[in-house]
Amino acid sequence: MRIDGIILRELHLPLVRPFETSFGVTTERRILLAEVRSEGLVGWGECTAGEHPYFSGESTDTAWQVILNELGPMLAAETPENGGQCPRIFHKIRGNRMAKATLENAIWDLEAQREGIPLARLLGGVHDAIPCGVSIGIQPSIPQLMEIIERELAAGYQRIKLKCKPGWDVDVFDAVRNRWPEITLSCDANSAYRLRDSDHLVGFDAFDLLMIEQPLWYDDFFYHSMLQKRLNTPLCLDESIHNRRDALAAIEMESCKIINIKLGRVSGFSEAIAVHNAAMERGVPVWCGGMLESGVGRAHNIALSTLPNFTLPGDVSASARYWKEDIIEPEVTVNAQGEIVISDAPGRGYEVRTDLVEKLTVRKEAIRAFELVG
Ligand code: OSB
Ligand code: MG
Repeated sequence: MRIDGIILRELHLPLVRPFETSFGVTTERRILLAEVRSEGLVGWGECTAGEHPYFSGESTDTAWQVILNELGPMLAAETPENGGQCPRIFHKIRGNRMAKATLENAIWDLEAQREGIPLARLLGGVHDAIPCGVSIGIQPSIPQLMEIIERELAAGYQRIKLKCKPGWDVDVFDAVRNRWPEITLSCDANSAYRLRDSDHLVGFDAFDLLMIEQPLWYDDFFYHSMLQKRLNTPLCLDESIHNRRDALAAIEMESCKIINIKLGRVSGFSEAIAVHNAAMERGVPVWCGGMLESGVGRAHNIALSTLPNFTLPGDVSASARYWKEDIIEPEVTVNAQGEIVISDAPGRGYEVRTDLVEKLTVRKEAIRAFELVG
């Protein structure tokens, strides 16, 4: 496909409620969208980097720079046949995976439109509906958390994930388990604990959690494997897994028994599929993580979640949990069974509301197609 132009935008979208993790609070997202134009079609990609380099070393600003000055020109100089060629095109650039995923995913999005098939099918998806969970941020108090859980369960969500950190963990799990002994419950520490907390973490076994996500260092395999030996509860790695090689190492070392796949963290659809396949071949279930995406990233997460080994509920939930108004049409909704039903329309299955995107844009740059910038 000929690349006629790439338009990079930054949008500001306030969250309907603040989201607190062990590394900080987010109240407004600064979202980068790439619009890749090719032969009359437009592919969209969303960058999942945070406003600060807290989750990973990337941020909205580093990704903007790398896409605009490095990856965008590299892509515009090529005529890729499909998204699967992007890892080769971007090979020279180290790291910057969320920046790479922004463009690679836009090419897959384009390819599905060109082929006239749903993106989910292009990726090798098999599920018609995907199970959904919610990730609930750290709250000011346990009663406030209980109220939120009650609402999310009533909406049908199949799994509740609680963000945790020292001081917001066992007492919280205890209160939640007392009220709801049967629900599927997990927790995510985003690397808030250290090895000296091992005895404390072993205490999490008492709460029948589906998994404990990334309790230790963000770049670790070894100490997670030591901790896993002491735990009955499966560990799940998020931050540590960047590619298929990492997944294989983690599985081999038994650093985790479950893998969270995020498109941005693994540099896009190609590597996400490779991680998925490696885990599937070894009997390790995966699920799709979230990064407070707007509709574009959300649509891509939904398509990815249709692959066969996505057997656990993902952090892929309804648009309305995040935004007053999402930038896609229709918005993402979750049915009473806690599922998102997959669209059989060609492409990503959700139209981008270009007028709204334009209205929310705070900066915009074009690569190659200068005449396209209004
Ligand atoms: O670790 O899964 C995480 C949000 C921002 C950064 C990291 C994480 C998260 C979430 C939110 O858990 C998931 C969502 O998009 O709802
Ligand atoms: Mg996580």
